[in-house]
Amino acid sequence: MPVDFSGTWILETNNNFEDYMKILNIDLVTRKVAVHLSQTKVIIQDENKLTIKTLSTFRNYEISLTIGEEFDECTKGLDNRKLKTLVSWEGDTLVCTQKGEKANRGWKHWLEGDKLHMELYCEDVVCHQVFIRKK
Ligand code: ECB
Repeated sequence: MPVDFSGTWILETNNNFEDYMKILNIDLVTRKVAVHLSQTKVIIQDENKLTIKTLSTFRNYEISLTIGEEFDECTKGLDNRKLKTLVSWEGDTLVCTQKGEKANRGWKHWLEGDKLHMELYCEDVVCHQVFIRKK
């Protein structure tokens, strides 16, 4: 049985998000707004199907995918790039690779105690987010 990430999660810490946005060429004005946003993750995990909604007062972003199957992702409302994306398990960690214009791009999700962790990486930049479960 894999780990179940399902639930609603509230962003608690967002380390290095500014540099992550910079490496994705997000403009200054957008970065100034986005860096202070409270982000909420709504994750629905059902066997090998996954829906992840990232919600904020500024923009929302949603993907639905099958674990282990590559799909076309367009990061609409974020950096608006087209990616070939694959999410798979590495032990109890969900690992995503996003092939496209930017090298070494992807993210990971894992649980530590009652917290949801996420690493967002691109080129040599790593952003580390920690979420707490919504009560
Ligand atoms: C959607 C809430 C954040 C809105 C920020 C708006 C503008 C910034 C533009 C680009 C920054 C790049 C990414 C934003 C960070 C988080 C959004 C989702 C990141 C992601 O790929 O999450 C995965 C794994 O949880 C599911 O899509």
